[in-house]
Amino acid sequence: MPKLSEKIKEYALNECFFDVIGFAPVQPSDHHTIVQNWVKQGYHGGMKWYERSVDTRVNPQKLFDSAKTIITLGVNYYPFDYPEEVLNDPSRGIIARYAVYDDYHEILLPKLIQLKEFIEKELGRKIEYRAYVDTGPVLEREIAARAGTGFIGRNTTLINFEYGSWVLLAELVVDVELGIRTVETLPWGVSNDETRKGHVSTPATCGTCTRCIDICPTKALVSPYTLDANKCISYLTIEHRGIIPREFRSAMKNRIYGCDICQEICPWNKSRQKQSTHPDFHARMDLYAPKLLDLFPMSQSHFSARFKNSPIKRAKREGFVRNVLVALGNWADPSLVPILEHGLQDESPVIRAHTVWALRHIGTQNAKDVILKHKSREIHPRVLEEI
Ligand code: B12
Ligand code: SF4
Ligand code: SF4
Repeated sequence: MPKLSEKIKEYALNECFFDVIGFAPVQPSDHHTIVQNWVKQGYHGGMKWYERSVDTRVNPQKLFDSAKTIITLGVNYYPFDYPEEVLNDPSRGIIARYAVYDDYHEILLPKLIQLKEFIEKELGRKIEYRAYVDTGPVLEREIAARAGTGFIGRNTTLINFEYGSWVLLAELVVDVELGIRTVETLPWGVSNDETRKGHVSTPATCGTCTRCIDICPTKALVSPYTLDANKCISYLTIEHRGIIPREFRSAMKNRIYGCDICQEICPWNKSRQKQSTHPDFHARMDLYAPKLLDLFPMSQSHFSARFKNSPIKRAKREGFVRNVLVALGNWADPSLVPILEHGLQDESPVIRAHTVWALRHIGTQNAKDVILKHKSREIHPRVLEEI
């Protein structure tokens, strides 16, 4: 008779379409102090919700008393390669790969429930459980590493042995003992042999590589394994509300939603990335480096229709158009001036302020005239400050 963990593994991979699975015992984090310091330093930026969940994240037993095992799952989401000339084309916006699909939270959660029902059927009883995709109070990467599915790289991502870091993570926490031995310390390389699918016989690590740290355009990787979200383009374009600090705008170039730069450069990814085969992950080709001029100006109804079911709706129209304006400013083509004038009529002061910046970046006499004409009508202090 196969062990229950074996049956779960087979079902998760074949029937729920996960690509990666591992098992970790419920035990306190190895990085208690690191997580607490991350918050103490303010590296979580405006993500105030993170502060409230630190205690549970570092001690998953707090999820529920009878929690025994965390089943960690992953899906390869790599959609397509971007040739260098596309990535560097200033007239196009680059959207992070995870966001060119329908929202993965909504795709993966039902699969976790399906897996939970399978376990209940096998055991002949209801189980106590929690199902999480990203938003749960758990350290998803540490757990995935502890379960032996990969290691944490200097760019802070979980690098899976088969797919690189292009895996999205999810967990099913259950009250079932699955015979998983407790592992003391993991993330950097050593793994739980029982669940490891890879072919690596020596501990996997970054070695001497520091490419992600060197290439990060905003120097958000402040030291190996530590990311200051305040500086990260992913945070600035997805989570940050309001005006983007001026110091980061040029470095953002044409990344209009999320950022994959520290993953694109990673040698572990280069040799492992392969297109996702998940049946519910259909890459939207209209989000493959869209032309910036197709994204601006953009009304609320246009935004809602275009990004229905997309993770991009998280930024809201204001945040997304703001990001597009940063890219338009970085493109700085003088022919954009009449198009940008629309942004000065926008009801959102954030959009007006970013339009001013884009015009200033173009810097032609025409662009300056448009700003000056607008100045007499503008009342918002933040937009005036930008002028
Ligand atoms: C908050 C958050 C963000 C923030 C902060 C990111 C960060 N690095 O902390 C922002 C908005 C910037 C972000 C960006 C992205 N995110 Co995010 N994010 C999260 C979230 C919700 C929490 C992460 C967290 O707890 N951070 C706090 C730090 C302290 O924890 P940590 O990074 O996991 O670090 C651990 C170890 O590295 C270690 N450690 C940390 N520092 C140090 C230092 C030393 C010296 C040592 C030894 C160890 C060590 O301790 C920590 C705890 O174990 C998770 C989902 C989840 N619930 O876990 C998704 C998650 C990490 N994000 C994900 C993704 C896909 C992204 C982006 C790629 C999206 C994009 N393309 O724009 C980028 C990647 C940026 C990057 N290089 O990390 C995936 C990552 C998948 C993977 N394979 O790693 C996750 C797991 C979501 C998911 N369900 O798939 N994210
Ligand atoms: S996601 Fe982009 S900005 Fe953030 S750490 Fe990686 S390279 Fe830097
Ligand atoms: S780029 Fe190099 S240092 Fe960064 S995560 Fe990949 S292997 Fe590690």
